[in-house]
Amino acid sequence: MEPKLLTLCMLKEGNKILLGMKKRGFGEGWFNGFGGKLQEGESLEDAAYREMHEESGIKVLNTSKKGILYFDFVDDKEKLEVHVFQIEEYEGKPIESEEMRPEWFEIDKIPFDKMWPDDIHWLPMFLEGYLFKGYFEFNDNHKMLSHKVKKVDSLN
Ligand code: 6OG
Repeated sequence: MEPKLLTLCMLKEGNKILLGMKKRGFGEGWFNGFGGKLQEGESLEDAAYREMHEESGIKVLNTSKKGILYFDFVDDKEKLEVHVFQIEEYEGKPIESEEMRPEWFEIDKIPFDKMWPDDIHWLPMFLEGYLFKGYFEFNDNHKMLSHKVKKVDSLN
């Protein structure tokens, strides 16, 4: 089955990172970046800008792609391909939406215990400025069964 394409936007500023507490749906109760599925006819960048704005109120002006995360949910055979963008320029201030409650965290106080279990394997690479690809297997209970992350020279 073809993987579903999704985006994940990360906003880092100085020694802080903006995360959102997901209030409903997939990943509810966990902090994450901002993003979601592509809509019909949308590019990855379009979807990243739209989701960031819908979920956090932030208007994105410029991004760069930093990583791709491949998730295999082995029980129901669903596959996700999540493209991770760094927000380079933006306007506005984070505001709470129906889906997310944004909060700034110091880099050394990232709440990994309240995040998807893959994050601890790739977010440090992101924060150090590397390009990366990650491969993860999960079961239906959101338990991570395997993980592999590597730094890459290019995302193509
Ligand atoms: P909606 O389906 O609610 O968007 N996402 C994940 N993020 C992390 N860190 N780990 C995962 O492990 C993830 N699976 C999905 C992609 C879901 C948002 O959550 C991200 C999207 O930004 C399995 O529209």
